[in-house]
Formats: sequence, C-alpha cells, structure tokens
Amino acid sequence: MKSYIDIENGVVPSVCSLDCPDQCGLLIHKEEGKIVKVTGDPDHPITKGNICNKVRNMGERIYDQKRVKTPLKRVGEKGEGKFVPISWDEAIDTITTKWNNLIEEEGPESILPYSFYGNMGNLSAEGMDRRFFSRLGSSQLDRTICSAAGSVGYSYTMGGSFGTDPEDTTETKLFILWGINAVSTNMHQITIAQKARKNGAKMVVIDVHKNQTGRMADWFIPIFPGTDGALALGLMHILYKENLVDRKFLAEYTVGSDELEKHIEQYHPQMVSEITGVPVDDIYKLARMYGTTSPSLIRIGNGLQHHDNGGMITRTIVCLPALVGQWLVKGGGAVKSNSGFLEFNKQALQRPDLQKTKTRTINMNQIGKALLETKDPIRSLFIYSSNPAVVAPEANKVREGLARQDLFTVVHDLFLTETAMYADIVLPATSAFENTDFYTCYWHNHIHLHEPVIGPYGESKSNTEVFRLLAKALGFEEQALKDNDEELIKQALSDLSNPFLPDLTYEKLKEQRYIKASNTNNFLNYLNTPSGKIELYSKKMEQDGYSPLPTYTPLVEEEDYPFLFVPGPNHNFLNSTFSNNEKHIKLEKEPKLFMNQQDADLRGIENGTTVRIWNDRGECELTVSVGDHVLPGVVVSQGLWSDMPGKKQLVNALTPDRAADMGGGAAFFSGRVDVEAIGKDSTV
Ligand SMILES: Nc1nc2c(c(=O)[nH]1)N[C@H]1C(S)=C(S)[C@@H](COP(=O)(O)OP(=O)(O)OC[C@H]3O[C@@H](n4cnc5c(=O)[nH]c(N)nc54)[C@H](O)[C@@H]3O)O[C@H]1N2
Ligand SMILES: Nc1nc2c(c(=O)[nH]1)N[C@H]1C(S)=C(S)[C@@H](COP(=O)(O)OP(=O)(O)OC[C@H]3O[C@@H](n4cnc5c(=O)[nH]c(N)nc54)[C@H](O)[C@@H]3O)O[C@H]1N2
Ligand code: SF4
Ligand SMILES: [Mo]
Repeated sequence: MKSYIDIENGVVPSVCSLDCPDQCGLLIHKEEGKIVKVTGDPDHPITKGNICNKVRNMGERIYDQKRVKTPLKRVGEKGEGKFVPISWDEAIDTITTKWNNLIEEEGPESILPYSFYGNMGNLSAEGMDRRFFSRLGSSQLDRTICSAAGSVGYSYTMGGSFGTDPEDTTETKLFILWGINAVSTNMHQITIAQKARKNGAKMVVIDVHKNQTGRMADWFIPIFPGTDGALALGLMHILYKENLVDRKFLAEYTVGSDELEKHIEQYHPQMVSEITGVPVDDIYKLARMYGTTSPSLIRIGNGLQHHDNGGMITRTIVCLPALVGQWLVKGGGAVKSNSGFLEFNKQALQRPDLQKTKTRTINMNQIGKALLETKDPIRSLFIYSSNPAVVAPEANKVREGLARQDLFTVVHDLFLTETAMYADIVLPATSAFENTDFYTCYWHNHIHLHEPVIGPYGESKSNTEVFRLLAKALGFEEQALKDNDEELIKQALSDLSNPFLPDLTYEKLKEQRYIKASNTNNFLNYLNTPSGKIELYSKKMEQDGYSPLPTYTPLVEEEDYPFLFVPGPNHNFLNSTFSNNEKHIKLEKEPKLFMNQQDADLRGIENGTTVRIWNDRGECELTVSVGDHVLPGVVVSQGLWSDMPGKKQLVNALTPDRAADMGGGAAFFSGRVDVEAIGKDSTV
C-alpha cells in the first residue's frame, strides 16, 4: 500500500497529537503533496468530525516560515537569538563531544533531559528518549508539571486512572464540571452535555472564574481557590445526614464508610461555607441535587490539581460517586484521567533496565532551582517537546539558570521558542504529522495508530530519530537503541497484561486505525487499591504520612499579598503552543487579568487599566477586566503568552515552584500577588 506521504492529492487519516483530553480523529486534506486543510474525522466514534479552531489552523503552523529548518549553533549571547545553520553531523558531533567530556570529568548525572507532552505520541513523548537517557546514566526527570498531584490522590481512592467512559454520558442527567474549563479544554464533553441538556440534564460548574464554561452552566458555583476539598466534605456531611447515600454500594464496594461517616460530622455546612465562600443554602441544594439525580458525572479538571493541596482535593472529590453508588450506573461516576484503560507495556517501550546505576531525579517543577544549584551542578540540558522558559513556575529562576554560561543546552523543537533562545544547539523537530507513532487517549479510551501524512519539513527529525543518532554517535551498541518506530510500537503492545486490551496487536491496530479498550465499565472488579475496593479510608495514605480519611487541608500560607493568583491556560493556545501564531494571538487579543469590581474600586482600577502584578518572585503587566467573573481576593489570567518586545506578560514569573501535597505536583494556582494600576489602555 502507498504510504500517506506519497499521496499527493487526497484525504488521509491522522490524529491530534496535542496534550488535550479529546484526542480527535483528523482528516488531512492534501494537494500537490502539501496539507491544505485539516478537518475532523466524522467516523471517529466520539469526536465525530468536530475539532477545535486551533487544530483547524494547524496547517499554518506546519508550514510557518518561522519553523526551524536546519540544526543551528548559537553565535550571540544566550537569550539573544543569534544562530547560524550547521549540518546534522556537526550538531551531533558537538553534542556528543561535549557530553563525552562531561561524562569523563563530572559523570553522566551532570546531564539532564527535560521534556513534556508537546507531542502526545507515546514513542515521541516517552519512548526512545527514555531508553537513551537510561543508557546514558544521566539524571532523571520527574514529569510532574501537569496532573501529578491529582493522579496520586485519585489513585489512593480508586487504585489508578480509571473512571467513567465518556461515551456513556449521553444519558447523564447531572454534569458537575469541577475545576475544568471544558469549553476550551475538553470540547467534546461539552458537546455531549449539551445534547443531554436537551433531555433535561443539568450542568453545574464549580470554578474560581466564571469563564466560557461557567457562563454556559445551568448553575455556576464560585468558590475560593483551593477550598474544594472542604466543599466535597460538606456535601458528604449532608449526604450521610439526610441518608442520601447508597449503603448497599458502600458495603459491597468500599472500605471505610463507617469511619468516614463519623469523620465528616465536623464538616458542618456553616463551617464549609466560611472556608469556601459557597452559601450554606447552596451547599444543601448541591448535596440534595447530587444525592437524588442519576446518572451524575463529576468531571474533575486540572484547576484543582494545580494547588498545594491538589492531591487531597482530588482524593476527596472522587469519594463522592461511591457515596451515591454512581459507579454502577451507566454514564454515572467521575472522569479525571482514564489513561489506565490503555496502559501498554511501558517496560518494553521504555526499557528502564538499560539504566545500570541509580541516578538522581529532578522534579521538573523546580528546574529553575535545580539549574541554580552549585553543588553537583547540572552542566547540560537536553530539552524537547516542552518550553520551560514559559511554562515552568518561578520563570525568572528558570531563565537565570538557562542563561548560565557554563551550561550546555540543546533544544529540539519545531520553533525557536523562548527556551530555544538560550540554547547552544537547536535541532529541528518534525511535527507529529511527519511521524509514525501511537496515541493512547486519557479521556475517551481509544488507542490510535499514526502513520506520517507528509515528509519531514526541511531537515527536521523526529524525537526517536534524534535519540537513535545520539546513541550511535556515542557508540551505544544495544539493539534497543536501534529499533525503528514500527518495532517500538510492536514492543509497546507486546505481552500486554492489561485486562481492558485483550488481543490487541500491532497488526489489528494497523488494520483498524483505532481500537477502543473493552469492558471498561467493569473496572470495579479490577481495582488496584490494597483492599481491592474503593478506599474511603486508606491505610496506604496513613503509611505515606497523610490523613487516611478525606480531609480539608488549606493552601500554604504565603507572604502577605492580598490576592490569590490563578494563571490558567486559554482557548486559542495549547499551553504555549500557538502563542507564536498571529491568527491565534489576534483571537485572544491580549493577556487580561480578571478582577472583582469591589477590589478594583478599592484600588482605583477600571476596565482596561494596565496593572503591575507582583510578588517576591517577580512581576508582570496585564490589562484588567473588571466584573463579577471572580470572587474578591482572587485574580485570574488566561494563557501562556510568548515574549513580545516591550511587554511583560510572563505569568510564570509569579508562580511558586513548591511541590504540591502529592506526587511532587505543581502549585501554579496557589501563589499570592499584589496589583497596582500603572496606566490606561484604550484598546479594551
Ligand atoms: N484550549 C486549550 N486546551 C487545552 C490546554 C490549553 O492550554 N488550551 N491545555 C491542555 C492541558 S496540558 C491541560 S492539563 C488541560 C487543562 O485544562 P483544565 O482541566 O480545564 O484545567 P485549567 O484550565 O488549568 O483549569 C480549569 C479551571 O479550574 C479553575 N480553577 C483554578 N483553581 C481552582 C480551584 O481551586 N477550584 C476550582 N473549583 N476551580 C479552580 C480555573 O479557573 C479554570 O477555569 O487542558 C488541555 N487542553
Ligand atoms: N502558569 C501556568 N503554567 C502552566 C500551566 C498553567 O495552567 N498555568 N499548565 C501546565 C501544564 S498542565 C502543562 S501540561 C505544561 C505544558 O508545557 P509544555 O509541555 O512545555 O507545552 P507547550 O508549551 O505546548 O510546549 C510544547 C513544545 O513542544 C514542541 N513540540 C511539539 N511536538 C514536538 C515533537 O514531536 N518533538 C519535539 N522535540 N518538540 C515538539 C512544541 O513546538 C512546543 O514548543 O505547562 C504547565 N504550565
Ligand atoms: S486540541 Fe483537542 S479539541 Fe483540538 S483537535 Fe486536538 S484533541 Fe481535538
Ligand atoms: Mo497539562
């Protein structure tokens, strides 16, 4: 069969590679060998031909003149952006010569990989790179920046990343979107909910910001940041008190219900109201609604997981469906991440056995701090599929670290990102459309094979190819570092012990393109908690130093700045991806700071005022939007914006790099700031 690359004119299948729960099926329309249009694949079982505006415009990103076409070598100062093209041979030789010296003088742990999921393909994101850095014996990276805290918290209760099949939620009667801006970040869950609403379903949104999603809710519940655990405990209090719990389900499928019932006595709605800012009557109303509506789905978002207490909040909220027995109801339960259903053979793909000695592990949320550490310093960074100069917390520390003269930095990306500006060597990366890979969705339970639809842009190379080249140049002989992409996929799908993926083979996947995990509604029978049941009381948590029962823990008390600052993502960028595209910037207009009218009045700030936002970590300048979008004492921004001349819009200059309560997770949304007016911008 002709490869899709060779099809000059026609429509070929693809899948979205971005870090987004929807993982849409795509159709790539080609003319004269080039992509002219990207549309949704109507045959995809859940995304059904609808895709977001971002990816409809993906062709522009693929052929953007700003794409890096050849390897580059820095000739100016770090951060200045002066590079000259070099050959791949020179690039690989420069990197490996430097690394060989470092290994000899300071040991391989002086080298650190830094990556995230700029491309969700499993080979690209966590395949050959893992093999390579294990074999190299470099320091390891703990990839905690997204949902680490919540994943650990969720697992204490549920034993892993297993939840409701979103395809079953068409009949759901109550959607609670909790800390998720789903209109922007999970559009197909909204499509399903909108259909269900026509049949009488209700949509409740619990958020610190009345954004796109809050505005479309039947009921928007504003809450103070980081207090959701208390709200969940208040709901439990009422559910038990008013006997709205499913005692049969609790007895059969959970441990600790009796302990929990006693424990939640203390979370009286009055107290919960004081903590959360949610009126007592509303707490009762929500508890009764939740206790009497079926099926009900809680969609748990990342907003909760970017707080100091994000692990405990998630652990607590996900106890709720068990209290009302919703896990046995089709379309009932909760979804945070369903990645457990598509767990493949990670050992076979990543080959951790190639690592001969144990090395240190660095939490990616503390990359700035790590780069400024003078004892056993990091001397070389290899950054791929991520843009830490913009996305990592304590951005000023990150940039100070990246600017170190004695740090040898390689960046592999499609663009000269803010991070790449600090590189010694830049390597051009292929886009996902140019690669072979396989994708496992963390929302809708489908696995997709991807075959390249166009050839590599310029001289760009895929992640797997770059690591094969580096391994060869370093003289690593292991076959595992030579395997091609097809072999990597076959290995990842070999000896699967996952009960939800029976009989999956590469051949089947190639034939069918996407395959759904089966029997997922039966996951209560496979719970991987120590007791094999849903753990309302967790001995494991106690052993790990947490309260064994769901408990409200407040945010870390920071310096005495008046506002909690919640800088989330926006609609038209994907983290910092697309923030360098004119069309997307135009749609977003400018970075704003949402502020309550009361707070604005006190400070003489009006709509459109440019403000300075600052704390001990740094400052930035945004334009204020005044209203009732947020509660007093809270300010919210949206979007991880690119550097622009004369603008200070790096929100992560303000965010803390301390680890959340679980999993070393990020605490982007738990920092405090002050705000003052510096001028009026008439464009708003
Ligand atoms: N368009 C678009 N889509 C994306 C992304 C993007 O950048 N743009 N990023 C992708 C990635 S990597 C991820 S992880 C997801 C993230 O997408 P989501 O899961 O939606 O997470 P966030 O947008 O970070 O935050 C969600 C909501 O939580 C609210 N929030 C913050 N703190 C609290 C709190 O304490 N309590 C409550 N109840 N709400 C709170 C915020 O106001 C926000 O509305 O989206 C993915 N999809
Ligand atoms: N203030 C604040 N900060 C945040 C967040 C927030 O809500 N608020 N969200 C956090 C979250 S949830 C996440 S997940 C992180 C995301 O942070 P990142 O993972 O850094 O995501 P992006 O900014 O999208 O950068 C991905 C980069 O990978 C590149 N890329 C794409 N495909 C490939 C490929 O195949 N190979 C190579 N080598 N490169 C490729 C892209 O061009 C892009 O530059 O940001 C975090 N930072
Ligand atoms: S970013 Fe999300 S919604 Fe947009 S096409 Fe990709 S998977 Fe679909
Ligand atoms: Mo994320």
